[in-house]
Amino acid sequence: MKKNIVLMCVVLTSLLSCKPKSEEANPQKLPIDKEATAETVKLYNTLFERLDKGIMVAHQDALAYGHSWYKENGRSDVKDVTGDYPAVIGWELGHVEIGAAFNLDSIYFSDMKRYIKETHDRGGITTVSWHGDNIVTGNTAWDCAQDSVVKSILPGGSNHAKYMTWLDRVGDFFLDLKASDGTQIPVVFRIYHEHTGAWFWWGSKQCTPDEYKQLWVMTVTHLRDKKNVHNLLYSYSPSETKDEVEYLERYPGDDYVDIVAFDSYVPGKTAKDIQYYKEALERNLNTVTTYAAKADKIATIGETGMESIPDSTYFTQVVYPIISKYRISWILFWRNAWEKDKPNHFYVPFEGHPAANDFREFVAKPNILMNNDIQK
Ligand code: BMA
Repeated sequence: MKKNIVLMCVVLTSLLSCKPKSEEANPQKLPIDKEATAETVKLYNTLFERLDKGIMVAHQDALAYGHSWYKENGRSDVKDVTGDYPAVIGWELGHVEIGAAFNLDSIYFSDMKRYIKETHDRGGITTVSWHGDNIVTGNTAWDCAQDSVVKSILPGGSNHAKYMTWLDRVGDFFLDLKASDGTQIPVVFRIYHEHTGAWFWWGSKQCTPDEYKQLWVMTVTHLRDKKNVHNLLYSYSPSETKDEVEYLERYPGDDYVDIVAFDSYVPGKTAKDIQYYKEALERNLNTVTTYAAKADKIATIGETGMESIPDSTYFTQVVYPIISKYRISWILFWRNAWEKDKPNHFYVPFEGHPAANDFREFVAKPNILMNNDIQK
């Protein structure tokens, strides 16, 4: 009897200490940074919850400039065409590492910080990429003639100490993203992207898988543990891959990545190019969403688009039917260049463009989310 009572007590205590069912089914998601700020943890959880609602529209550099305009307060090509801002806005840090006042596309970092705060105040989300310079030659990120840049910045390498000063400047940018209440604005940092291609100094022909992973881990560790940057979610975004094995060949591990993504563009203007893109989207969405479900991560499309949108049904007929089948958080369309010498470098229609109606139709779909949709 005494034995039975003891046993009952043990069972009861363990039952009582169990989490409620609802919490068990839906535990809080924790980003890889165990010291992430409360706002960063909240953002991560919001991304998971929002997956049931739909896919957010993202646009690179949306507030800084657009097709044939630069720095007009409150303006955005997406807003001109649809009446609303994108739910997610992408920014580019290239040249912050060398202490420049503006980035490689002529956006002042002081303006960028202001745009990020405006986005945050509107309930929008920020994602950031970084085309950092080649530290060996002093040329751009696209200078990939060497195969030892990564090696030279890893611990023990000749450029390691200098590279740490570059990472410190990157960290300072993030630490300076302040909300009105003084907390740091949480943002997504998509580092060393498109590395399965060979067009950046961190690319597949420029370093070994192991060196790439070391570069990633070193970067996260430095920002998080040395610089105490705790307002970041980290996103991994190779260019198109053929399957999960290739996707994961350079993956630094679940402990270093919050968001799994990929970059994919329509490679040209022909029907064949569109067919190629459809297959690439389908295949890569399959890979990232399957992996995200397995590893309990968020999946997104890091970058995409059809330059100058020669197909005026691209959004509703090419993109929409494919992305709607997958649980992704957002789709980021690349920038609408303001530069006079790049008149065809744009990925979202501006007012008057033949694809403007199609884009309006696309963003009006119930599962496609703009800034106003995510406030509800
Ligand atoms: C590329 C192009 C370039 C730009 C770079 C970084 O894809 O848009 O013009 O400088 O991204 O934003």
